[in-house]
Amino acid sequence: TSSTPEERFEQIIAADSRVEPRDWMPEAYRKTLIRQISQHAHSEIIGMQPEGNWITRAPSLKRKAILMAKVQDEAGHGLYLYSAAQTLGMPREQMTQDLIDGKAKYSSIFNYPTPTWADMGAIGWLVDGAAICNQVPLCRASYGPYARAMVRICKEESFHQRQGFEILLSLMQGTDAQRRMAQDAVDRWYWPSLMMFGPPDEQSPNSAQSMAWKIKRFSNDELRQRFVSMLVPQAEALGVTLPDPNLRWNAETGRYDMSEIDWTEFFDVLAGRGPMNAERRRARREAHESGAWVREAAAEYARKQALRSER
Ligand code: FAQ
Repeated sequence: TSSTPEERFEQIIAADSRVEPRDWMPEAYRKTLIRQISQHAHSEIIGMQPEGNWITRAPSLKRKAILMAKVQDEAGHGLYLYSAAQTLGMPREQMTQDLIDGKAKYSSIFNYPTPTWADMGAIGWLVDGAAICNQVPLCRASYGPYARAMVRICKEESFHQRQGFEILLSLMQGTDAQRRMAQDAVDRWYWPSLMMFGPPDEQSPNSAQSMAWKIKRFSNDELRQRFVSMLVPQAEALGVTLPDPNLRWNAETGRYDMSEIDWTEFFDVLAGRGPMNAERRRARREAHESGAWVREAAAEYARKQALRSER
């Protein structure tokens, strides 16, 4: 048939099939995917830091082994996602450089500190919980390599979420001081976790186009609602209070009423003024610089292998 590349692309989207790396795609589609996937990859890599902070201080050998496994999973997710972005023509070195230079965004959530062990519980329960809510629909994203990466990532995130819940549950069954520590961590992570879903729908410039292209399947506010309705019964089971006095089910609207999110805080963190932005970037730069010898050794090894196979 004589259909144009544009028509074939539109057919793939309309039929709910997958766009693959060698298919023609509009430049703006490619660009928005590179933007979202690279930001997502950076989030996983920077997201290793808040928890990495506790590996040497985990309260038992078992907790330490679990936490190390989780942080390693995050590294793996980052690498998958960088590979998915590379299939769109974005060089890995450039993504790394943009992150170190502070030109690339990553999730706002990783710019908050982790002062207590209970933060490991709150991150697993709330941050990984929000990540799952957001990412399960991305398993059906129209770009094949991204959608497929999400399937495995979501399985691992659901283990992460349960381990966080279980840390909080142990603390809530402990002493008064442990219960206070758990509640304090929930109080600090609740609002930032709601901000992970992005700005309100009417201030989300990318949503309409990303939904038309079936990259996003639900709006930021829809996913935020879904997340809150998942949290409410789990908070009850834990015995923690979600820090919003106005949070209640509204039978008329079929949604949870809640207080206004502090969007000034969100936009401040995005602008680099969150409590840990500078520290996160410094640590990433330092890790990159002190890993230079590994990259050199790997390149040299590859060069020798290539020489050997020429002979
Ligand atoms: N932080 O028009 P929209 C994890 C930016 S989970 C920073 O609504 P879009 C797992 C947005 O980029 C975290 N920036 O944008 C883990 C855009 O700026 P731009 C990572 C944000 O793309 C757990 C502008 O605001 N997950 O890592 C945020 O349609 C525990 C306007 O926003 C993902 O990345 C934010 N929270 O929707 C790891 C999921 N929200 O690019 C370690 C994939 C918005 O135009 C430990 N991404 N912005 O300059 C997505 O689903 C989407 O990109 C959204 C934003 C929903 C994040």
